[in-house]
Amino acid sequence: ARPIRLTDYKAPDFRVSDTKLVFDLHPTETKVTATLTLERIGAAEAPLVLLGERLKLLGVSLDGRALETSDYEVTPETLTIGDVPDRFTLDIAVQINPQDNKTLEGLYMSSGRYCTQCEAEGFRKIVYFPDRPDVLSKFTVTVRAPKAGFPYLLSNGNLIDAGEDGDAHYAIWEDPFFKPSYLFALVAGELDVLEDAFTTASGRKVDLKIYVDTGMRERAAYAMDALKRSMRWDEEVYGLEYDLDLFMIVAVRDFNFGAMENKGLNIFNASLLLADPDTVTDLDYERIESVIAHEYFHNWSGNRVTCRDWFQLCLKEGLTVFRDQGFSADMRGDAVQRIKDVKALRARQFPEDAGPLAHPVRPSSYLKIDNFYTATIYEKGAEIVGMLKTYVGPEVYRKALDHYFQTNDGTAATLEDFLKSFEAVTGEDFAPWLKWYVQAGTPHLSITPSYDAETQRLTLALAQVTHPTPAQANKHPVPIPVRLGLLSEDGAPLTFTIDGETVSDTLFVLREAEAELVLEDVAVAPVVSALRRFSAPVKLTLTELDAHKFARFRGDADPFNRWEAAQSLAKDLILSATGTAAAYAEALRATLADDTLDDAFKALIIGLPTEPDLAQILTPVDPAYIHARRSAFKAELSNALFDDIEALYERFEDERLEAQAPFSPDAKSAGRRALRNALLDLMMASHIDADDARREKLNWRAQYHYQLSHNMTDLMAGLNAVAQLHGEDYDGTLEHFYDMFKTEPLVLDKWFAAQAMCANPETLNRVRRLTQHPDFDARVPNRWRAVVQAFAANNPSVFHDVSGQGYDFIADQILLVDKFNPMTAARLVEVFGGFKRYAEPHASLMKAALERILATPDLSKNVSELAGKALA
Ligand code: BAL
Ligand code: ZN
Repeated sequence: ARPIRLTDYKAPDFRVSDTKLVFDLHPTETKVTATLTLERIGAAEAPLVLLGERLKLLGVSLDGRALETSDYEVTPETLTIGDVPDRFTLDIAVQINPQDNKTLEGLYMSSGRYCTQCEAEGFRKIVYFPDRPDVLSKFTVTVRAPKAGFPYLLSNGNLIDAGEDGDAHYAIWEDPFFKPSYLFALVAGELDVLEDAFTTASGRKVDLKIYVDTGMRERAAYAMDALKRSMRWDEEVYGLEYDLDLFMIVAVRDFNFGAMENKGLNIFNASLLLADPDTVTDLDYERIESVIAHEYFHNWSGNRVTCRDWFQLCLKEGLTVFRDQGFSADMRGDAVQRIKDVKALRARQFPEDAGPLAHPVRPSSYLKIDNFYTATIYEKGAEIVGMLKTYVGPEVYRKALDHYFQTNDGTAATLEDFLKSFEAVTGEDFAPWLKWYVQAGTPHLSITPSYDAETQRLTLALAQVTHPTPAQANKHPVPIPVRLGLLSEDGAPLTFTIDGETVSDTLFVLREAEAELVLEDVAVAPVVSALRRFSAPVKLTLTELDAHKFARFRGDADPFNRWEAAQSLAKDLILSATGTAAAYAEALRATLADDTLDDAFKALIIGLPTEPDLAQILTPVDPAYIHARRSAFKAELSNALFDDIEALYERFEDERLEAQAPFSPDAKSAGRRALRNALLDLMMASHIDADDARREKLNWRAQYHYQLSHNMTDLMAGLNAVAQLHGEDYDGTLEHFYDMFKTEPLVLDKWFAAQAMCANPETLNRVRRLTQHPDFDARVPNRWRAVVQAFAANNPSVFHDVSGQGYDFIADQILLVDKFNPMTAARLVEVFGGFKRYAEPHASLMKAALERILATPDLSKNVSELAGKALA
């Protein structure tokens, strides 16, 4: 297949000012008719080329005249009409089979309902159309279906008419805003609805409706609350109001994405919408809040201003992730949110950027754009917006964004348009920042301080380098905003003078490969706290003493760097075969006793770097060594602090039992649960080499925690504790959990995932058995990911078993799912991505798995693109 290249971009030859769609819904023979009003805007001779896949063409008419088959050409991907006037109306009728559509793109059925997913290129599976984001059209949609079984008929915009027609009924929806086809949506079926309303800042009433499975209405209440908070926040923080009179969300079980921002009709994976204390955890509440916000925020960053082409995907995704991160930080606390966002960035984006699948935030070519819904485009894209904000400051950032939305409203824009808005409000050239978008790879930043006590001068030598990535050998310096401050060795903030001002914190932008920064009036030899709040997505090497890291662990005024110092020390200690946990345990003890810190922060700082975190810094990667060293360090830490953490845990336990307060998902309550559960987890780590008494105590604690849980957060923590011990109780506890929740698919997903992530060698067989379980269905992405992805991505020591059986299992699963859902199958290929960094026999075995995948006949474009790149 030929790649699509950014340099080949050509503006569309035809505008489609108006699109009228009529759907006669039928499970296997849905008829779709489209009436398009077209106008030539390109070359005079250009034919009309419409895109369409898996469509049965029933007929085409041009200005009312039925065309002969000789008037047009149909290929598996296009419908071309050679001779067309400059302005005309085209009627197209096609037949499609939603029930058979297991790709979950286009129109398909989920739990007896019709629903759609059109981003990025799903609309072409519904009807022939110029299915590209720079063709914006006004849509009017008629949905017709039997009354029985399909009481709700939904599409984008406002309902303008509805009626009955014998056993059938219909609804007509009109969306007054121009939109590209990827934002089209349709849902029809039996649903429950939770209704509410929101009054915008300018006083307009918006009806809010969240549609869910029958009987699940109460579980939509939290999403509704998050939606209203998101709407208010976007008005207050970005000055952006909602624009239709109706905003709808539908939750479905079968969905490739987490959620989708279709205009006025968001569609959500039910796992990111339904919530109550008994079935979801605090992390789920947090995710739901942020995804509701994310999809809602797209109404401006994505829908009102969309992307000219899919290379600009990060224009809407990076910006919208940055916006949802800002919302979450305001809801839950900036420091904790920042740490979580950086953890996620490092867990997924850094390895991607360091391996064969590295690509720029704005890629230059692709085979399947579905493969580019990546951590790089989303998370690194968000980091770039964050750096721009750090650089210009919050007020100027807001002005630039106002300018961006005002000048690009109703258009399909580019990254250059985005940066132009920063130029417009500052008068500065932002071209250097474009390098962040077009250059792949994580920059390495080194900072070497030298202090002269006599002159009280601190000189910092800064240097950056970005290593070559596939197809990009030569790298250029990028602007790196480095926020930094100083502290004394006892942890107190230290002032210094820069540009004639005395400050305790400054922002320096490293623009070249190297630079020197001089800070004056530094009274004592300082501890340098650099890259505060993670001011740039880089890998930092700061030349410093361990004592300085401990000083920052104990008291950096920047909470992010306090956590970062702890992580950095833990990484060093775990990976050095001789590292002991004693000093680390003391610093952690002091942190846990510090009443000025909130619980959520303490819970995060208890968490040691993960095995994948450690794999990023050890070459070659030896998964068994990492697992053994991390487990041993954690056990040592647990033993050193056991009495403290047990006492603290018990205090919280007593408090919980006494309080009898109803569950609240708010940040403070969630933080307390997170801390208590982190203490439990750390206690469990001492089971390694434990004597019988300790073992018995841990078993009892884990069971007690599990059985006395009153919410899913605590129940899962209990189940994970039992899994960590992997003792006699494990199977019984799993059975108990299953019996309680066997009718709750979303909870069963957790049950499957907990087993798949259990770091016990026995898990490999268990996971194989789970794929034979009556409740397992590889066609349901949530269930498949709960077993297969959870295992491959979150159980490194077992996935990387030296036998290679973990690799074989995952390769088989990719090939199985590729037959019907290539988009979902392809996402899993990345677990083999970094194979060259692994020690033998892993590298060869992972490579063999990739080769086997690539040699399989009839592989999808999605999987073959990623497997091919991974092997290159
Ligand atoms: N646009 C696809 C799903 C999302 O990022 O919101
Ligand atoms: Zn998005």
